[in-house]
Amino acid sequence: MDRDTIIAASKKHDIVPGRVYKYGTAGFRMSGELLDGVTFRVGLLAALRSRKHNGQAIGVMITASHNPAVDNGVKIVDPMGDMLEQEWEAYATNLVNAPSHDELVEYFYKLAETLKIDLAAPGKVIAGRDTRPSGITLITALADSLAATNTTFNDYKILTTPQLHYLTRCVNTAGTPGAYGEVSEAGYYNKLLEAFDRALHGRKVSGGLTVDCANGVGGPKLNELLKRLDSQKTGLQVKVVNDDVLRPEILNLDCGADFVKTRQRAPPNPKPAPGDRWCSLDGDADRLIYYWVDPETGFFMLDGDRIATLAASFIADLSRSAGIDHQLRIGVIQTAYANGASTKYVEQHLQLPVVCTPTGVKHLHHAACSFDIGVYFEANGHGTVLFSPTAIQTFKTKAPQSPGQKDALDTLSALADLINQTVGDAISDMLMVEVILAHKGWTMKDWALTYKDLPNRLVRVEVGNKDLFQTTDAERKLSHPVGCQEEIDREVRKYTNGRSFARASGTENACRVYAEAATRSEADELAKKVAVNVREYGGH
Ligand code: NG1
Ligand code: ZN
Repeated sequence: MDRDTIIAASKKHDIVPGRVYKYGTAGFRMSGELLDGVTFRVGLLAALRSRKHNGQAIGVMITASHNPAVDNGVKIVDPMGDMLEQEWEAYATNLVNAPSHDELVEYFYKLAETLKIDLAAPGKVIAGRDTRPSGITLITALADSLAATNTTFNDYKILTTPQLHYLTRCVNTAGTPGAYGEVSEAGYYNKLLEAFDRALHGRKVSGGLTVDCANGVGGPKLNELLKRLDSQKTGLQVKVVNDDVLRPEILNLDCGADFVKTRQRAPPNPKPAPGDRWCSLDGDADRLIYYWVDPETGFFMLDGDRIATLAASFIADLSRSAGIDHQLRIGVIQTAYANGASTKYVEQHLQLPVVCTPTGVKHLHHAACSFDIGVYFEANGHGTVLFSPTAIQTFKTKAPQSPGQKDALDTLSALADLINQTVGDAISDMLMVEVILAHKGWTMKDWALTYKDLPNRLVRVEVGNKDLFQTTDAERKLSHPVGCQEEIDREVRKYTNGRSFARASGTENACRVYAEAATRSEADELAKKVAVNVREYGGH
C-alpha cells in the first residue's frame, strides 16, 4: 500500500462536504446516499484495526437497523465479535471527517505510527449487509479501500447483524480451543438448532408462533433456519410474516420490533388473531419483542425487560437446581428506560443485583462481563445473556449428584451455546424464550403475570441545542442545563411511583423524555410536564 494508491481510490468515494460525521452508538447512520465516502473511510480504519490485532479479522456491518429504508449505516465489529473499542470510535470520527484526500491519508499514516501498527503486515476484513439496496454500492466502497490497503476482504453478502458478529468470532477462533463455531452461515443455523434441541431436553414447545420480520433480512434468514428445524420433534411451529425483501421500500414500514415497541400495538398487517402468539424482529434482526392480542383486554407486549426477567429467573432457578448458585454471580443489566416494575421484580423477587448503565448496548455488554452470568437487555428488545469462561467450565465439570442436577447443568450448557455470546440476536433470543416457556410450561399470559408494568410514556422533544443536555448517574439525572433537573424532581414528587428523566438522543437530533407513574393518565401528564420543561431549557 502507498499514499498515491489510497488517494486515487479515495477520490472515487468522496464524503459529502460540509457535514459533520460522528461514530455513535450505532456506528455512522444516515441517508444511504451520504455514506459512500464514509464507508470507504471505515474500511481504512478496519484495515488498521486488523493489523493492530495481528491480522485477526475485523467485521464491517452495513445496516440501519430499524430506520427507514432510505437510511443506511456502517459499523465495525471487533475480533471477538463485540463492538468496536470506544477509543477507536474517535479515530473513526476523525478519519471520516478529514476535509481532503491528502489530509485523510495523512491522518491514516499518523494513526498507524502512533498506534505502532505495521502496515506491511497482513490484514483481514469480513463484511455483511442487510437488504437495503444502497448496501450494494457501499460494499463496493469498502472493497475499494481494502484493496487500496492490501487487506484481505471476504464479503458474506446479506446477513443479519448478529450473524456477522458470530462469523467474526468464528473466523478468529477457528482451530483454537475457544472455537466459537463453524465459519459459515450454515454453521450458525446448525449451532443454534443443535443447542435448541439440547436445551429443550425432550420437552416440546406448545402453541404456534407468528414472527413478523419487519420485511428485513430476518425474514430470509429465519426461513433458512426453519428449513433445518425439526418442528415435529421440538414442537416449534413458526409462521413467518412480513418477510418481503423484494420491495425494499416497505422495510420497517408499519411493522417490526421498533414499530411494536414505540407504538405499543401490533402491526396492522397482517392482523394478529386474538390469542395467537406473536413476536417481531427489527430490520437487522437484533431486537425482539413478543406480544399477543387478548380477546378481552387487547394488546399485551412482552418487551426486552420481560425477556430479561424471564431469562434471569430461569437461569437462577437452574443454577440453584444444579447446586452452583453459590459459585456463580448472576446479574441483570438495564438502562434507565427499563420499567421500574421490572427492576423491582429482579431485585426483590428474584433477589438478583441490577446494574444500570447509559443507553447503548456496548455499555450493557461491558457491565454484563463483570458477572459470571450477565443478563442484559434494553427495553426495546436488544440484548443477550453472557456466560463467563468460569461459568461454562463449571457447567461442564461439576459432577452432578442427582438426575435433576445433571438436567440443570446440561440445560445451562446448552443455553450458553444457544444464546449468541457476541451481541443481542433476535433469532437466538427467540429460541431461548421458547425453551424457557417450554421448560416452565408457561403460556404468554403466565409470563405476563410475573409482574405488572408501571404505565409509562416516552416522548421525543425537539430542542434548539440538544448538546446542552448533559447527564450523570447512568443518564438518570441531568447535570446541565443547570436548574432543569430540579424542575423535573419537583414534578416527579407530585406522583405516586413517579419517575422521569431526560437525555439527548445519541441517534437523533432531539431529546427524549421518559416518565412512569402509578396510572396511565399520571404517566402521560408527568411526561408532558417534563417535556415542556426540557423544551424551555433547550433553547426553543
Ligand atoms: P437514542 O437515540 O440514543 O435514544 C436509541 C435507543 C437505544 C439504542 C440506540 C441504537 C431508546 C430509548 N433508545 O438510542 O436504546 O437502541 O437507539 O439503536 O430506545
Ligand atoms: Zn437492529
